[in-house]
Amino acid sequence: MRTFVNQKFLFKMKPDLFQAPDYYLLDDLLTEEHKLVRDSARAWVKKEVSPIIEEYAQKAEFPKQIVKGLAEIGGFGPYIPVEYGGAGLDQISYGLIMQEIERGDSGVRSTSSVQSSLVMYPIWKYGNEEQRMKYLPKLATGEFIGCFGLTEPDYGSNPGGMVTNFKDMGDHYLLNGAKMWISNAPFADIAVVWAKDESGRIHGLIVERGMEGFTTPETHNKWSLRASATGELIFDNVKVPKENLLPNKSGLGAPLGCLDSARYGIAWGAIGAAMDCYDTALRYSQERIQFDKPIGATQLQQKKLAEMITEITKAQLLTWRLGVLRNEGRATTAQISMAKRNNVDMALTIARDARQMLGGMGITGEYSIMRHMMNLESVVTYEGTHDIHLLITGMDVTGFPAFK
Ligand code: TGC
Ligand code: FAD
Repeated sequence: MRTFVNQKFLFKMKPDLFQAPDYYLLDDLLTEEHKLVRDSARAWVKKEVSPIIEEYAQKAEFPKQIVKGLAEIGGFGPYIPVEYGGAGLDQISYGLIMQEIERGDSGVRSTSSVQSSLVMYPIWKYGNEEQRMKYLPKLATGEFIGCFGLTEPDYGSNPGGMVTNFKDMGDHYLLNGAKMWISNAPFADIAVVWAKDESGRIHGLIVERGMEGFTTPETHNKWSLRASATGELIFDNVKVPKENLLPNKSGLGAPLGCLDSARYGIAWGAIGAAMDCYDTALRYSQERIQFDKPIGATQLQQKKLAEMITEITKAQLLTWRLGVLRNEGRATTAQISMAKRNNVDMALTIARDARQMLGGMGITGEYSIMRHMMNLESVVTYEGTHDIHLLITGMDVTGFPAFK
């Protein structure tokens, strides 16, 4: 057991005894490479994340010292080709890395998701060769940290209404507006920002820290994702060089295409958080004695555990199949929505039940469950809320969009 002492807190964290549940022997569906990638991410999380994450969540601070290790396990651009510094892995390896990182903490997975799918992906897919070579290798090693600015104060679920805009000034673009709720914003070196041109068409621009008129105030007092930094992006007559516009895709479909990749990673990540809560609650139920027997020997607690492992197993199968479809280029936006919505809801339900199983101990930082539970309240909201994903499925099966 490790004790952390700082000015405000004195608390003890249990050692990380995590054992991954695999009730349907799903490891048989993985290749040797998948298992190798997964196991090295798992070992890294045990060694570098678990011992420190509670302290950083309590302090509401992102642990910057883990950036190098995140890059080394393939956490930045797992599927980006190696010629741009990425790991060149397939979609299942990408998912397994997200699962293992979120098993440690959703906020750490956020940093990895944003860097990989919301910053590297658009530069790779919508950028030119010069932009790829300039930014991707540095993002892959963590030398640069990026953020993604889509959401605005008045346009969250409906990003198509955004008011952030840029004007063509001849030798540069002039960018004005504001983005809100942006992961990594307070310390990001670059931001991929979505803004409308004078005709109202949406484009992606790479904005660099240090450009005059660009500020990134931090959002404080979060009860969720406390180990991830969140902030605003404010553009006050920012002169953006013309070569920073992503030339190869425009329109709302450009940012939404990045979301497909990030939402897929979150579907895997949520399984990691759920597995950690289940594993903790199972162990606790075998050790905690009340009325002269382990609480795990009571029917009520067995019902919770049996339902948890059933839901985790269903989510594992759904998500593995989605990974196969993505590897084949056949996964649809609506299929990804279904997995993101199902898995995050599953993880949140498991976190709430697992917390109850630990009684009073469940509310302390000695165990990871309450931190997962609070983190998942953000995960169920960002990258499309639970309700928006239901509407995407509804539209897909009926043909009627019910958003407007
Ligand atoms: P709609 O008319 O349906 O679509 C507009 C255009 O986009 C195309 N499209 C897509 N293209 C590629 N990939 C997708 N997933 C796409 N979805 C739609 C569509 O075909 C159309 O193209 P075109 O050529 O016809 O113009 O758009 P809408 O305005 O009705 O909105 C639909 C809706 C509500 C589903 C969409 O706006 C939405 O998904 N809203 C949720 C917003 C959201 O998820 N925001 C996330 C912000 S980033 C974030 O949260 C990061 S958290 C990171 C972390 O810390 O991990
Ligand atoms: P709203 O859109 O105002 O929704 C409020 C409620 O209304 C929700 O329950 C929603 O489901 C419901 N609702 C909305 N429209 C409908 C409808 N048509 N029918 C029925 N119900 C509806 N954004 C970024 O761009 N980049 C980031 O890096 C990023 N990181 C984030 C980090 C955190 C910690 C959080 C909390 C958010 C982050 N976001 C980021 C923003 C996130 O994507 C938005 O919060 C999310 O899309 C929802 O937008 P909103 O908060 O404005 O809620």
